Amino acid sequence: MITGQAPLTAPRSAPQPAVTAGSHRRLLDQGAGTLPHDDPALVGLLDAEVRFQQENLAMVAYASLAHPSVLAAAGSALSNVTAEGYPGARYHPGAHVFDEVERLAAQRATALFGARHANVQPHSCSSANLSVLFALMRPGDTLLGLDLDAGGHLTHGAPASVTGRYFRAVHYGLGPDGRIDLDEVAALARRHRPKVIVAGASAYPRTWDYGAFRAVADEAGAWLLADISHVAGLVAAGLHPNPVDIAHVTTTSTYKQLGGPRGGLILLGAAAEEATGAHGSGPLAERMRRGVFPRTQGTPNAAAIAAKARALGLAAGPRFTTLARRIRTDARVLADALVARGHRLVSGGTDNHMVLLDLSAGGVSGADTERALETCGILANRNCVPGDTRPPLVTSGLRLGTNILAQRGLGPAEMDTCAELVDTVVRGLGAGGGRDRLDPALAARVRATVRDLCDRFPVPQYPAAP
Ligand code: DSN
Repeated sequence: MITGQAPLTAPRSAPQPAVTAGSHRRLLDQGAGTLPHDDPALVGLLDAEVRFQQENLAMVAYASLAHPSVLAAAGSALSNVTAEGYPGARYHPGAHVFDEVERLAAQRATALFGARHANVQPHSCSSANLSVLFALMRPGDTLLGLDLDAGGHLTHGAPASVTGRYFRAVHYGLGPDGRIDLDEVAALARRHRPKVIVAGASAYPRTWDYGAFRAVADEAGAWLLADISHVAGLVAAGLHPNPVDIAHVTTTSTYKQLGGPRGGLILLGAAAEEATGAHGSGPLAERMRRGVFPRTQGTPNAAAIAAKARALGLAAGPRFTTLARRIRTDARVLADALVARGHRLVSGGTDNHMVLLDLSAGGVSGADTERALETCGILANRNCVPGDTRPPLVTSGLRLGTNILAQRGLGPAEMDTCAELVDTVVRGLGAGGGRDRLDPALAARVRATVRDLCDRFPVPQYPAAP
């Protein structure tokens, strides 16, 4: 008990309180046990979210489901730890346990991706990208990345992002076949001499040729940054080329395909110790460390890093490889089933988890389709397509993904049904003239099939909907 005289901080020599195995679990049980009584309003919302995730079909590319043990790690007492700096070199006391957790997460990240160095502190991949770019560039330097409208990410130099304001951003797009045109990338690199070239996307359904990007970067004297946020699970499972030893720096988010918490990673491979030359001095690993802390972040989120360690541990297991195979197969079957129903896909198909539906020919917008699907219990988000004439909040495309479908156990056999549901809604919207015109009976039929799929394929390890 803390009395008026008791020191607020125990002296370093004081005996440690008895901590037994199971303390973390008892802490979580304690919180979960008292929350419904102490804060019924909040717990009602938290319960509603679990129910929502069970009862709706997330056909999304931008997320995966975190295993309950990942969520438990994210809710640990590490949340109370403030410790700027890195293991063994903190600016605050009391970080010895967190030091080990951070080392464990970094070890698992390097092992999973075959990296030599991993920085596990970025709060997201956006933060990771900012750290990398600000470590390698000065304001006004040129950055070459995939255009946002062609599937790029905000942090790859979009005008709305700090990366498009502080740096001179130049963008490559997609060729007429919906694929990256490496000749265009090379021509832009020759003309603009970027300091950094980004190979990565938020909405690109095809395989990246990192070797070709590295050749372009080398010719231009640029750093190559590979942002694998969307395909990190496929990379970890060996189902997509791994850029870690090819790019100078690789970044990823930990929640899109790794089943982790909100967060990011910076990975370095063969270039980790690159120290000198045209790119300036100092080993790259050290520049990345300083790029994260203190340049762009302060205190790391210790509990999130524990959750990253847990997710990375799960991703190293054989079940994850099986899951990754199912994700990719599902996407191919889903793409084929949509094409068979007369839909146009950006690039005509997919190599990864993502299917980009081009709705421009049918006159229905991405936003209307997203909304109509949501009323039927299907989540899929609007997305720009190449040459889109609609604004980004409206768009003419729909981005679908199979990460969560595969996690729930839906396989190729169910992808025809999923395609049929999307097709029914898109056609129903078109027939009804667009927004808010989905026939209620049709919506009810789609909703019933969604309910049936969700009942047959519940989110594993999450409580079933009552
Ligand atoms: N990067 C954004 C997306 O792909 O939707 C959000 O994580």
